[in-house]
Formats: sequence, C-alpha cells, structure tokens
Amino acid sequence: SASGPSSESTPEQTRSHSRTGMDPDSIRRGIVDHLRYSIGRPAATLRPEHYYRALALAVRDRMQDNRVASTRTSLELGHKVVCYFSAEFLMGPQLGVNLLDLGIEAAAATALAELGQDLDEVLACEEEPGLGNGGLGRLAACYLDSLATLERPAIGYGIRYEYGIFDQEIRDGWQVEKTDNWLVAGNPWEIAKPDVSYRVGWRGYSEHYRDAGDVDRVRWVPGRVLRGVAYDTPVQGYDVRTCNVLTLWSAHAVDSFALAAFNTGDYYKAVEDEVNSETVTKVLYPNDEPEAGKRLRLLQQYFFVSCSLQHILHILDDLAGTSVRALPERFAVQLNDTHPSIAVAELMRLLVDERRLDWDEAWAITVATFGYTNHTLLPEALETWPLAMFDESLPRHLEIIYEINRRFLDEVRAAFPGDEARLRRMSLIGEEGGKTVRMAHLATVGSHAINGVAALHTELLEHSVLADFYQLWPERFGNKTNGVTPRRFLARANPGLRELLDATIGPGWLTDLDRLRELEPFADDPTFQRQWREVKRGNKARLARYVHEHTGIELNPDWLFDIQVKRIHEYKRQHLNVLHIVTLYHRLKQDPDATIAPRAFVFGGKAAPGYFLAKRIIKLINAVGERVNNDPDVNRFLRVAFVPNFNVQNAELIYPAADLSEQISTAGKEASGTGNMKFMMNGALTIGTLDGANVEIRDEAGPENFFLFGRTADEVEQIKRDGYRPADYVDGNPELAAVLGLIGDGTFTHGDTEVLRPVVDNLYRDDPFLVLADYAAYLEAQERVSAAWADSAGWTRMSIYNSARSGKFSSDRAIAEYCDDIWDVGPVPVPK
Ligand code: Z16
Repeated sequence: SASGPSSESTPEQTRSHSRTGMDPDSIRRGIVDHLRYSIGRPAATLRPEHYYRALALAVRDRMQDNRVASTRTSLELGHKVVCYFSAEFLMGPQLGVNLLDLGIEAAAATALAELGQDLDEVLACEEEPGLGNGGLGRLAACYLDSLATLERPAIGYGIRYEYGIFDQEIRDGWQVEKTDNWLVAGNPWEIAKPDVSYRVGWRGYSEHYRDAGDVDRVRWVPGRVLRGVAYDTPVQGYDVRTCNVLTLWSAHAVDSFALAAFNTGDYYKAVEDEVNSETVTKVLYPNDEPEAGKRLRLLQQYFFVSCSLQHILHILDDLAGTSVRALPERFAVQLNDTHPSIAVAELMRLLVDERRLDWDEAWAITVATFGYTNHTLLPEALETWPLAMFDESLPRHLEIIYEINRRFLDEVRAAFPGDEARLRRMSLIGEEGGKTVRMAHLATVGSHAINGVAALHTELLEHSVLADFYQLWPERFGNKTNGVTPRRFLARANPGLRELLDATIGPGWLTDLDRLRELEPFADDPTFQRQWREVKRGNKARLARYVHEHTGIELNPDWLFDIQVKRIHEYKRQHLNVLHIVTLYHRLKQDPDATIAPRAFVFGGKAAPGYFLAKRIIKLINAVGERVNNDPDVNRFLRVAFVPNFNVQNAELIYPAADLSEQISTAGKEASGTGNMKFMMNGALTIGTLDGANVEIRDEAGPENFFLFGRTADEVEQIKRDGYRPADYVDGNPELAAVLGLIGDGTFTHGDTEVLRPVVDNLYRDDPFLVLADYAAYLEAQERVSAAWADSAGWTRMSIYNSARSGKFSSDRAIAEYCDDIWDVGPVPVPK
C-alpha cells in the first residue's frame, strides 16, 4: 500500500507503528519496555550501560520497521541490489548516528532525561565494532551510509569477527596490544538469523561423474565442511525510510546431529569440531597491508564469500520466475580489494558445477556481476597465495582458475601475438619464486569494471600494476575517488560547526555537501570568522580534555593543533613529522632567545603487531614527546601527544580539533587517504605531498589554501632508478645531521643509544620512502604554515575555504558515481 494516511494501515501496522513512534513519549516507553523485557534487572541496579542497551534496542526496533518496508519495496518492484563484499567494515559507534539518521536525537535526549539519564553519558557506553584495520574498512562503512541515504537497495557482506582490531595501550612509550572482546557485553544492533545458514566446504578433491542426462560433469567433494550463520545489522539512511543491512557471517560446525549419525555417540568429537570451526571467524588480521600466505586468512575470505554468494542465489531462487541467468540484472557485486576475489572462482563453481550452466554462459554472468576496486599499488600488498596451499584448501577452485586462465591467455595471445613476456606477466599464476595464485589478476579478469580510489592512483594503476590489463581492456577501467560520510564526520563529530552551518546556510548541506560553497561569501566576514574560530577553539578544548585524561599531557587550545592520525607505516612517514619536531627542539635548545609560534603535535595510530619499524616509530614519537613536554626550554612552544588506541570513536574528537592536517606520504604510495577528507571538511588546512586524493583536495581548495611540498610520484621513481643515497642528504645538511644525531645519541631515551638506532640506521642506509630526500622541502613548507598562522584572519579564511570546498569528498558523490557508472542502480524511495 502506498504512502497514504494511517487510516490505510492494517490494525497490526497501526499498533506496531505507535509502539515505535518517534516522539519522546514513545521512545521513553520503548526504553522502559526493553529495560523490563530485554534486560530484566531490578530498577535499583540500573546503570547507564543498561539504558544504553535499552535505548539501542528501542532504536533498532524503529529501524527494523524501515527495514521491513525497504525489503518489501525493493523485492516487490524488482529493483537491482548492490552487494558490497568486504572483509572489513569499520562501523564505529552506532547509537549516535542512528539517532541522527532517524531525526530523534532531541527526542531520545528528552526521553532519557525523564528517566534521569544523560544522553552523552549513555552514548559513551557503546563498545565500537572495530571490524577493520583502517581506511578500507572505514570506507566500506561510509559507503553503506551513503547507499542507504541515497535510497539504493544494498547489502554489505562480511565477517563477524569475534575479536576486532586490537586495543592499543601505550606503556613506557611502547605499543601493547590487548584483545578487542567487543561482544562480551552483547551487541544490541545485530539480529542473529539462525535460519539463514549455508554450508561451506574446503579441502578434499574433485571428481568426474556422469549426470542423469549422461553429461560429463565435475563435482567437488570437500574434506571438511563448516556452517555460516548470518547476523544482520540494520543500516539506516539519513532522513529517508530506506534501511539497508549489513550481513556478517559467523562460522560454526555443521549440525552435530548429522555428525552423530556417522559417528555414533562421539559427542566430544562434535564439540571439538565446533571449537575448530569457530576459529575461522575468531579474529581480524591486524595488518592494513596483507601478510602473505596465512591459510586461515584464505579460509576466512572463502568462507564469507561462499556464504554471501549462496545467499544471493537463494534470494534469486525465491523470486518466483527468476532464473539464475538474471543475476547481473538483479545484483551488482563489488569486490572491496582482492580480499573477496575468490568470489570469481566460487561463482563459476556454483553456476557450472551446481547449477549446470555451460562455461561461456556462466562466465558472461560472472563478469557482468562483479566490479573490482583496487586500494593499493604497494607490490608487497598485492595478495598472492602459494599454489600448493591453495590447491590443498580449495582444489576445485584451482582447477576453475586454471580454466579461466587458459581461456584468458588465449584472448591475450589473439590480441598480442607472439608476446610471451606479456603472457607471463598477465597470467593468473605467478611463476617467480615458487608458484602463486595472483588474486588481483583474478579479480581484474572476472570483473566488467575495475577502479582505483583517487585520480592519481587510477592513473598509476593503469600505467604500472595493471598496465597490461588496461591495454587489453581500457574501457573497463575508471576512477572513483573515495569519499567520507558527512553525517558521522561532520554533523555528529562537530556539533558546533553543524549548528553554525545550519544557522548560516540552512540545513540542506548534510545531504548535498556541495552547498557548503554557500559559505564562501562569509569567508572574510569578521562576525562569521569569530564564530568559526569559537567553534574550532571549543573542539580543541574538547580534545585537550580527552588527551589530558588519557595521557596526562596538557595542551593549550590557543596553540596551533598539528595532527597526524592514521595507521603507523613507513610510507605514511610519521618519522618525517618527528624530524620536524626534533628540528624545532634543536633550534630552541641552540638559541635561548629563539621563539616560534607555539604548536601542539598530536599523533595517533596503530602499528601492525609484527611490524618492527612501525613499533619503533611509535616509541620514537613518545620518547621525543616525553623529553619535549618536560623541558621548560621548549615546552612553552612545543608539546607532543600520542593519543592511544586511535579508533572511530576518538577520531570524532580528533578531526574537528585540527588546524593542520598532516598528509605527508611518499608520492605514489598512498592510494587515496580518507582522513585527509575528514580533516578538510572540519576546516583543517593540509600540509601534504602530491599523493592520493591530496591532489584533488588541493585542486578543490585552491593551491593558495594548501601547503604543498615534496617530490612527485615521477620524481620518486626517477630518484630510485638513479640509485638513491640517503646519506648524501645528511652530508649536505648539517641541521639534518644534528637532528639524526640527537635521535641516535640517547637524548630522548635517557641515554640509551640502542632503542631508536633501527630508525636512524634505516633512514641513513636505506630510507625506502625518501624521508631524507623530502626533509628540506617539508621544513620549508612548515615555515609557510607558521607564517600563515601568524595572520589569524588569513588563516580563518583559508580554513573556511577548505570546508566550503570539501563537497566533492562526500561519500554521497562517490556512491552516486559507482551507481551510475558501475552498478546501474537508481534510487528506490520507500514510502514513509
Ligand atoms: C587499506 O586500508 C588500504 C589499502 C589496502 O590495500 C588495504 C587496506 Cl586494509 C587503504 C589505502 O591505504 C588508503 O590509501 C585508502 O584511502 C583506503 O584503503 C581506502 O581506499
């Protein structure tokens, strides 16, 4: 029934709608009901975390109404559904954004107040689902938000890790990892679907047989079988009825009754199987760039991909009269990096072995269904699997990959006759140093659309890593510059700015971020400038409180806040930032009369537990910080804080507090970056290289509102080709020599000359990411920053321009492009 008045609703609907009303009274009743029926504790023992759970459940009920309406609309009307396959979804806290999306922040605050509770205190009780490492996982979460807000039917498919990304503690300046037991207190957002369950095999062998029609066929006889169970989390769009879903799969043993039939009475064997099976979804691998060859990781990938594809085919079967041949008309499947790329072989197996389609038809369906997004050019990050291990785990899939490869290489041979070197380069099987399966090649060959995540990245992809494929199929390649959701990273994270924007240009900007351009006429208005600075100062004071509480370090909100938060990685060059700090320290110590514009340097980020140098870089930051913060000669001008456990929750405090955003990766190494966009929206200026999306950020903001420095990607390659000798840069720069000397001589480590030695030695001898080659240019750019900061009105104007021109970096723009160019999915309004 249509969008008519409530008189059209059935009695059940009327009742359910009044139970899930959006006014403070209904919400209060929802909370009280859940306190009683879902939580069930004596009133006297209720604490804020119980109110959190009760409110979350009441909010989930309201989203569930929208979810039911959304599914009904898209299934009945036969719309195409986007399926986003990702091994990571870094969703972050859910309550705040869900209240925003439903338009019930004020109503919920009122309802809680009537129950004697404070909304902020209740919000702080949420344990965030950290089911991702960094950019890629958070991008997937932003895209789910935009898909729902743009009213596109979509399902996110992934893994329900029992342990997400580890919690980071800092002890004596070192990173210590703690397991992230995020499910202990229960997860009010998910709905277990024990009836949505699929079997997933592995190991075993494949065999030929003749089917009833006497046709020769192949089937896989797995040696082991697992069971995947779906857990659904609703994903509400902003100010719309559309509510999509994130389906995460959890691994279990197959039905123990079935097992008992073969192995009578072996109860303990069944329990042991359950324990072994559950390890598949036990823990997220904590590397933001993959660690080669871990069998369990391959199994995780195959497990969630197989469950998801079986689920999709099952939905298709349930649509009366819809043949599996209609798959690409009804579903678009996007592969978020190579992690889910085994889907290409699995879909072929399902179509050819199980649905008995012929190869050519199955292949056409497969290629029309998949799109592949590449997120990295770093050669060590391109996933490959040792052939022997792959064969043992997924023997039938390897056969299918060989057949895909045979036909593919024929196509290459026809297009480039006699080019044996090209065939070797393009093969799905790598031959160098032991045979491997090349997952990026599988994803590319199996997709009708391949994209990079920023203009520069796509350009480099087309001319380096995937150049041969680009030459074969140029029309399949395209760019989709990343974006981030303004709902979480502006409206939620920066309530002061949200209010100022609403008051200045009206509320439309939140779903049409280009409208922030309407701020430009106010950029030099003294009243508006004063309001802008007040908002920023409030955000800096809020972060300073958080930093003090978590580190004991005091930061002055009147200082320039210079912030670098992201995973710790050599290519991101946190150590270049530290070289700048030590340079300032050195200058202040050398000249007692020197003064500089005071700055607070804030760092945050996790190092992969096995990444030796990244962990030393964390120690370096903390060691320099300890010395700087406690030395009265310098702590009047400099402070350094490392925020422990950078995650989505504290990110929301950090981005809005930045004056300066550090985006200083070696050009050509950061595929896009998305933190850079979050800073820009919140009015930070960027100091950065021409890398990833920085290039487009500078284009949008205007070069006069961006502090550019450093070698270009081409220059980086040239320097490496010519034989880079970092020591030459030290010999030619006495200040740099002194700075490295201070780090190596124990100045920051109570006389210990060993702790930081690996960092210094690596820079001096090897410096794979050209830290020393860019050092002088970086210092010069930082001097431009200090000069600009001295002119407060000028800085404020630049800050306003950065926000005003950040519209392109909304994930709404990115998702609209994916929908138009790759998925062919339009809006499906769900009647209110
Ligand atoms: C990841 O977060 C990224 C790339 C990758 O191969 C694996 C992981 Cl887990 C990041 C890129 O490093 C970053 O530049 C980009 O902005 C982000 O993916 C989203 O595209």
